[in-house]
Amino acid sequence: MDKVRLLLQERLTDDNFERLMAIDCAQMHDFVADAIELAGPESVFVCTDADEDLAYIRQLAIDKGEETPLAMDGHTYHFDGYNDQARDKANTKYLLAEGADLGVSLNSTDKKSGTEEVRSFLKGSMAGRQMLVCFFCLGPTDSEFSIPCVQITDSGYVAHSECMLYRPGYEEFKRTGGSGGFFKFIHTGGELENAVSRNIDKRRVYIDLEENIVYSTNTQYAGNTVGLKKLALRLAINKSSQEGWLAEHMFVMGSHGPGGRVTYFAGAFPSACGKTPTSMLPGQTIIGDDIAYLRKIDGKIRCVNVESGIFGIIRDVNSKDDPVIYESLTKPGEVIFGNVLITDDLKPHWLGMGAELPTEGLNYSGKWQKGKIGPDDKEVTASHKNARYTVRISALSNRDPQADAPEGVPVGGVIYGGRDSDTLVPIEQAFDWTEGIVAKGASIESETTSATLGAEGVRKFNIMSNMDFVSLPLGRYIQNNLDFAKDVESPPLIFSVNYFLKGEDGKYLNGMFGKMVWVLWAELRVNGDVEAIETPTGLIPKYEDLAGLFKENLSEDYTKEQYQEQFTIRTANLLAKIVRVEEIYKTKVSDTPQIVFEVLDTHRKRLEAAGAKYGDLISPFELV
Ligand code: SPV
Ligand code: MN
Repeated sequence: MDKVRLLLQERLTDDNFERLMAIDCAQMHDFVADAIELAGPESVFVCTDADEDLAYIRQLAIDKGEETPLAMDGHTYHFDGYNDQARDKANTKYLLAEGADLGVSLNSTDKKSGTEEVRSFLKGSMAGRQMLVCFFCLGPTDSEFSIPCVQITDSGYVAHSECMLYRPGYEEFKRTGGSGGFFKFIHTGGELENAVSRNIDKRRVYIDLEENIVYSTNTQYAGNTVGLKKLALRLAINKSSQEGWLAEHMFVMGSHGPGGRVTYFAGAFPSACGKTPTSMLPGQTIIGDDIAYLRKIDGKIRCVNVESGIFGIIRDVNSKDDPVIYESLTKPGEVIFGNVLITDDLKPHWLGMGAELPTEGLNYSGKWQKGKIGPDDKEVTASHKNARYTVRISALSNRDPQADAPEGVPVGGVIYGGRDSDTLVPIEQAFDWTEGIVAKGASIESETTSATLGAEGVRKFNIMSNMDFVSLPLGRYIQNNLDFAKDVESPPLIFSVNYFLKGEDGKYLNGMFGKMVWVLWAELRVNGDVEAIETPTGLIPKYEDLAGLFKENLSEDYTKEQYQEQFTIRTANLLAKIVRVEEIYKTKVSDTPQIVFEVLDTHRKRLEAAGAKYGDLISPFELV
């Protein structure tokens, strides 16, 4: 018997050993054996797809104190540490072998020393604990899109979250033996104090693209720990680049047009910029809210939701603005509430929930009362701004019937969003795929939010809203996007949207559901039902079409004044944006495709010409 098999046999109970051996994949066995030797757990649980195993994981999270049941049946809450409330970009790094280069925009470290460092944090980390070995599948199972994964963790909460957020993968792994490639994740919360990670200074997320392994240590926040989420996205971007498909930070939703028609959209927005609310718009159907894989199948672009659940921002979820999610959070069923406020009656409360907040309770800072000042000298809000909920999509009333289709859904349109208070109009269609990829996706700038650690409200370049997850030199990533539609007969239309445009008084120009009208307009465009107005940078809606959509869907009178303010072309701001984006491609991206500069330059010339003719601010009525 070989060494690995012997070790596994020795350290696992017969039952667990058999479960592991039922998967014919030596590489996976090596990974598990190495993890056991390194982390030194007291016991190992191998999780299959069986309901009892999922129930075991859920109960474990509770028994370990990582989750606590709430009053409502099936609901639990979880707290991350005070300083562990968001993705840690600074300590998330690619492990680069000598000679490898991802460019200056990506955070990386030397592979040898980085691996040694993170392995030193893993060493002995599971002493006295149970190691969980779980199997999941990215994308629907038994499909061209499927990528099986193995997740090792000592956290019941992480494993439980994954059980809700991903399709089970034990049977998939058994079927394929991981033959098409698979991903490996190892996580430890490290030393715990009051059930939260204590050594935040040793928080690391290190990504090894050659081995398809991600290490995560001394953290619990799901964005840093749930391997299949953003850790896998980084591995998938690299794999997709080698295989000619795309892995994107995108929702997928069905937009319901006239006569029962459904048109599918995939949309990339930076974190906390309206991606989940767009995928959950009333009257529309959801496939997924965060990560999509896109492939060409029979000459058409199709996509799937990589996940099967939502890890969404809970702030401002209320019965008025987010009725479907609100309903699923307020009825019995499996929900994990993360970093919200809990009162003695075991009820969750959060910012913007549409009710007055209690003045005391328990939150991620411990015992809380209104006005409490945290260790960072800042006032602690009742719930964290990045507080989250975890639900299964199967529990949602607006789940699209195609949500788990192995062949995915056809992509009618691609939408790029961002948080921009003063430059882009609410929606604009790109002239074609190339201009869309360059001037919409690859030119996204967005004001930062609480989804990552650090200052909020700073305008940052965010290529395809995927900047935090791209694992390739940026020029190659753009080229992959450009090439993807080359041999596609009618590529999806590309749109930019901006829900965050503000007026001179600093107030948002759009209500919560304006986004519904923009998406429905895009649906009409994809199907050739309405005309559009040409601007220097794309195509915008006609007033009449929007007024009709507002009336029909929101019973709102959309005035000409509103339209004019929202759809004014802000020439100077658009030109300034081009200069900023060009500067990044000139100085920070050494492999920028020439076409990027050409498209940006064309836009500049058109904007300058229009500015010379009409002035800095161009009313859409002047362009008709
Ligand atoms: C995001 O921040 O984009 C999220 C949540 O979807 S997570 O990446 O898990 O932090
Ligand atoms: Mn996301």
